[in-house]
Amino acid sequence: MKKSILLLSLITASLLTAACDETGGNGNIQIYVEPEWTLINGISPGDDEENIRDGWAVDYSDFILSIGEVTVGRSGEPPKYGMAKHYLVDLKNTPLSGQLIAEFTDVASGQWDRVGYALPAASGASEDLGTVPADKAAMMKDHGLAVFTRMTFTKSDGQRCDPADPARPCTAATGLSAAWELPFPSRADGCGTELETGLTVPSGGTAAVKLTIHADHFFFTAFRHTGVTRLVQHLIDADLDADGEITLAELDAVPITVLSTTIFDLSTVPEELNTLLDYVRWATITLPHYQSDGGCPERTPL
Ligand SMILES: [Ca+2]
Repeated sequence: MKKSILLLSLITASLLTAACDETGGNGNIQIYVEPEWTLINGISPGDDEENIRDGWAVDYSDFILSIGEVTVGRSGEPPKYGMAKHYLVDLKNTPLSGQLIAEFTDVASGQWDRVGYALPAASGASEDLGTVPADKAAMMKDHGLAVFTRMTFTKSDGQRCDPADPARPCTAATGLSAAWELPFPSRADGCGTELETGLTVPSGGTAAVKLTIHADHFFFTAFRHTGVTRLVQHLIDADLDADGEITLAELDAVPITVLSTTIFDLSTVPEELNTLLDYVRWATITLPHYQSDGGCPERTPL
């Protein structure tokens, strides 16, 4: 009798342990890529935090992304799970619910606190995820791009003020565009939200998380989470030949010193920073996010 009570209590204890300890079983992981809403809707001028503050409206007509090398693991260990492929994604035509990019099954339940992914340089090995326009896919691969975006900027009383002339003469400029081939591959690690670092696999269930690509960092006055303003005018001014198209070559010809350090916090750019193109390069490296507004604080240029 005594023995059976002991056995019963052991069984009860182990059942309780199984119920409370999430490491007791296995589950699955699904990882999706999704566009941030700004990429789909554009960004309106206005005074709200997410608006463009200097009156310009931004619309994205194209946004093709190279993404891959998704890893999941635990701190202090090499990544346990990896998806090594490189994909091309037409984010402008991806639903806000996202596209599945990686799936891991039979994963030990519990927290996996290391999630990361890359925006690799596209190459002949890149595969389309969903439908990608053939000409854009070829351009991404041929030019080794991490991102291609085409944006339009409009403002009914807009002006372009020449940054190369100390007198900064201004002329009317109400609609401009920028087709940027961004060959700036990078890796983002340590992805998490305010509530959770990485993800938690439920026993017998599936953890579904989203790799969220932000599109508004090109306009940030600083690369941090708070006290950031979104501005466009300095990019408009960089249309040096005033043909209505803001090119990367023009950005590279504009010294970073045109940015007022009372408005822009250049100390948040940790790398070489000489021209506006360097600023756009760093913005590209900070596009990868996690679970909408969550971040991936460890940024590595590739
Ligand atoms: Ca131009």
